[in-house]
Amino acid sequence: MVLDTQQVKNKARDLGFHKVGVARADALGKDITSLQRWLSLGYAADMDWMHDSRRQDVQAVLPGTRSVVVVALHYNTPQPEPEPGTARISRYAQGRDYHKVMGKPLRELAHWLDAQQPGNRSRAYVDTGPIQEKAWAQAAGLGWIGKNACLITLEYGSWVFLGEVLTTIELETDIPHPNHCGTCTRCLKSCPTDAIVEPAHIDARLCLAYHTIENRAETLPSTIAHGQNNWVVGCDVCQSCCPFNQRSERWQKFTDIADLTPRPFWQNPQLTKLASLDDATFELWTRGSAIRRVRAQGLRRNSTTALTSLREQNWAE
Ligand code: B12
Ligand code: SF4
Ligand code: SF4
Repeated sequence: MVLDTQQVKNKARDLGFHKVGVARADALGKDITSLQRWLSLGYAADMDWMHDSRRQDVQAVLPGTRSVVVVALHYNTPQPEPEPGTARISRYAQGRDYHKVMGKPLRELAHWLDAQQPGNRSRAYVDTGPIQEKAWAQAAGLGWIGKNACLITLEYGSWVFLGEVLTTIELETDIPHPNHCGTCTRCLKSCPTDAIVEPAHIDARLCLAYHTIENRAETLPSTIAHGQNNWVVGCDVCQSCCPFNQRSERWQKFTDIADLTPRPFWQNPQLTKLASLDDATFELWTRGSAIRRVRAQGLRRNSTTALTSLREQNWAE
C-alpha cells in the first residue's frame, strides 16, 4: 500500500497539531554550513550539546530516513498587562511543558506510520534530539525562519512549538516556505541586548533567553542585567514586536490546547516573591512545567538581578 501524504496530514491534525508538512530527508544541504559557522563563532555559548555532529545529518539520527514530517502547535494565550514589580515569564513556559504536551501525540503519529507499512521505522522528537527543527519546518513548508531566528507561520506568527517524526517511508513532500520578512528590521532594533548579531542568527552569549534559562553561573553578566527588564524565564521581545505576531494578536488567535493555558501563579508573579521562592514551592509550581529547567536557584538569581536593576534605575531617575 502506498501511503498518501494527505492521510499523514489528516492523522496529525486529528492528533491536535495545527500545522503539518513533509520534507525530503536530503532537503537541508546548505543549512548545515550556517550551523557550522554559528558553532565556530561561539554563538552556542556553553550549550555543548549543540556540537553533536548528528545535528548535521539526519541519517545519523535514524539511518534510512526518507522523509521528515514536521508539526507545529500554536501556543499563544492572552497576556495581561504587566504590573509594576512583576516578573516577566515567556509565553512558551506559562502552561504545561510543551515537550510533554507534544511528545505523546507525536509518538502516536510515529506508531501509526509504522503500522501503515510493515518494516518501516519512525521516530518522534520535540526538542529531544539533535535535529534542526526550524530549518526542517521551513523545508516542510510550515513557515520561514525570520530575522528574529524564530520559525514564523502566516496563521499563528511565531507562537508555535515544533516537533517532527523521522520516517523511512517515502512521502510526497511540500514546497519550502518563502521568507516574508522583507525590509522589516523591527526585531533587530528591539532586542534589548543586541543578541541578533545578524539576521536569523542569535549569539546566545548575549541573549536573555539563554541567560535566564540555560546559564548555570551564580550571577548574570552586567550587560544582560541591564537589558533584563524583568524577564526571569526566557524573553519574548523579538517576537512580540513582530508584525506577524501582532496581526495574530489583533485577530485574537489563541491556542485551543487546554494544557497550554497559563498557570495562574506564572502570569505576572511578583519579583520579590520569586526572589525568595523556596525549593519546595518551586517544585510544586513547576510540576509538569518547562520552568523546571531554570531550577529554583536560577529563578531566584534571575529575580534578584531584575530587582537590583529596577532599584538602580529608580535611584537614577
Ligand atoms: C539552541 C536553542 C535556543 C538557543 C539559541 C536560539 C537560536 N535561535 O538558535 C536559545 C537558548 C537562545 C533559545 C532561545 C529561544 N528558544 Co530555543 N531552541 C534552541 C534549539 C534547541 C536549537 C536551535 C538551533 O539549532 N540553533 C542554532 C542555529 C544556527 O540554528 P537555526 O537557528 O535553526 O539556524 C538555521 C537557520 O538559520 C538556517 N539558515 C541560516 N541562514 C539561512 C538562509 C536560508 C535561506 C535558509 C532556508 C536557512 C538558513 O541554517 C541554520 C542551521 O541549520 C531549538 C530546538 C531544536 N532542536 O531545533 C529550540 C527552539 C528553536 N527554541 C524555541 C523557542 C520557543 C525559544 C524561545 C522563543 C524561548 C523564549 N521565549 O525565551 C527563544 C527565542 C530566541 C530567538 N530569537 O531565537 C522553539 C522555537 C519555535 C519557533 N517558532 O521558532 C524551538 C524550535 C523549540 C521547539 N521545539 O519548539 N533557543
Ligand atoms: S529572546 Fe530577547 S534577548 Fe534573545 S534575541 Fe530575542 S529579544 Fe534579544
Ligand atoms: S520583526 Fe520583522 S524582520 Fe523580525 S522576524 Fe518579524 S517580520 Fe521578520
